Amino acid sequence: MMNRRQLLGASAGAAALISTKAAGQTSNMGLPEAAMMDTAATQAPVRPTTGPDYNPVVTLNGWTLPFRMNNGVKEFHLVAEPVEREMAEGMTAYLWGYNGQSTGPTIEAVEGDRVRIFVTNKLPEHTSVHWHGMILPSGMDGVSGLSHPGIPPGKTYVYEFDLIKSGTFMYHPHADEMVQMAMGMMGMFVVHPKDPTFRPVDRDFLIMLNAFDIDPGTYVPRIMEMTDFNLWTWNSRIFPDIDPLVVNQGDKVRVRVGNLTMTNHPIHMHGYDFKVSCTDGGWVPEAAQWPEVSIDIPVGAMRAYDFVADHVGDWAIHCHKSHHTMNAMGHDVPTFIGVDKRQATAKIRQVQPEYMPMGTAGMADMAEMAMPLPDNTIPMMAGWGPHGPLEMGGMFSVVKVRPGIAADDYSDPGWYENPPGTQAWEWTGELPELTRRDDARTLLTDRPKSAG
Ligand SMILES: [Cu+2]
Repeated sequence: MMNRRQLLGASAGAAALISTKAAGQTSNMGLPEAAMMDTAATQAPVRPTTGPDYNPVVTLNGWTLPFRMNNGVKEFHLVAEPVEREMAEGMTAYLWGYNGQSTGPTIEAVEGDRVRIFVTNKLPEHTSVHWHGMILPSGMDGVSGLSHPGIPPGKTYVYEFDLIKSGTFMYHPHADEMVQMAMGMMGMFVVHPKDPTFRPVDRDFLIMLNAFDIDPGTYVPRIMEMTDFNLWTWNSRIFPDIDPLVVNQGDKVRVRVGNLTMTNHPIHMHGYDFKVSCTDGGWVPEAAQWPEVSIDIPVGAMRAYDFVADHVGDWAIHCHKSHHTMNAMGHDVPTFIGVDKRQATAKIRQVQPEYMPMGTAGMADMAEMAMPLPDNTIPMMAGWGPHGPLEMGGMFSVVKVRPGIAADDYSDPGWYENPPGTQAWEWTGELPELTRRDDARTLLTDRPKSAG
């Protein structure tokens, strides 16, 4: 979990980086410095220092790539390279990514900007970068062999184009694509509207859905996997170590979700209804926005949804495919519900005295027991809340809505304490005083005036 100290450290690091670049500026600038990130902690949003104002995005367990201005052009430097990504405390994967991490850093710019993106290839094979959803010249589209030759190992290519529309986009290789995406090469590209009054929000979160097949006890994804992935990740991170979405009560909030896995993911958020405001095709007109509580993110697509954070609490947000809120497991484990294992248990204990039969009453016992696991492996069901084990993994996090959270403060406020009379209780024969009253009513804050 990110804490205040890490956030402060992150801001200081970004400031140091920008100052070295300012000192190095000349009229004939070389390659922009390639910023690197060595931690999976969520980094503070980067406020604009030039051009139109915008509210910067926050990439969960990720960061935003710094840029420099060069004669009115925003210059970025991506480095495609092997990385070590901490997917959760105690589990690191050997992936391919950008600038030290998978997923790659978020690129953030403004409609009307001209961007120049230097891509250096430090992989053992050629690569390219496709700018998913963007309207740009054909030769900048990043399809290796079609738009331009693949970028050979050791070389740097330049992509340069105008950002003619705002919205939510992605980037990923279009070269040996199955391998390079299975290894974790992908990132987000957000273009803010030129008009700062166009649908502004106070908090703007980014989640890239990705998936890996990494055998327990190993480090490198099986790149030939087509459907049976065992790690369902957000920004190459798994629960219980995906950071919470920390929100101040009353904030307008946007969550932008992209999907570069091989299957669709119905993302479900508790406690709210919301409206789909943007896709990778553009902004959805207000009159066409549907109310939802789950939104299916198709393969190769992005969806952004907006809501007003009126309801305080700890609200689950997760993929609704229940196998996607589990960590590495064998999908071929037999079902033991209702099976009488007593005879087998007695026999197994003759050779393995600590043997515990599991799964005969469901699998929740998996979450409570400290099972011996191979190195570099996270339990299938994990995470502890204020009231016990959460029995979750993979694509799961918590939206934490509280009053009095300062702008740009994304540090974990801890668990929500339910006010008296608002938490499910064990019935012992009569109703407690609070709910017996004539004026008892649900303690909900005001409904949003209009989420659109
Ligand atoms: Cu899913």
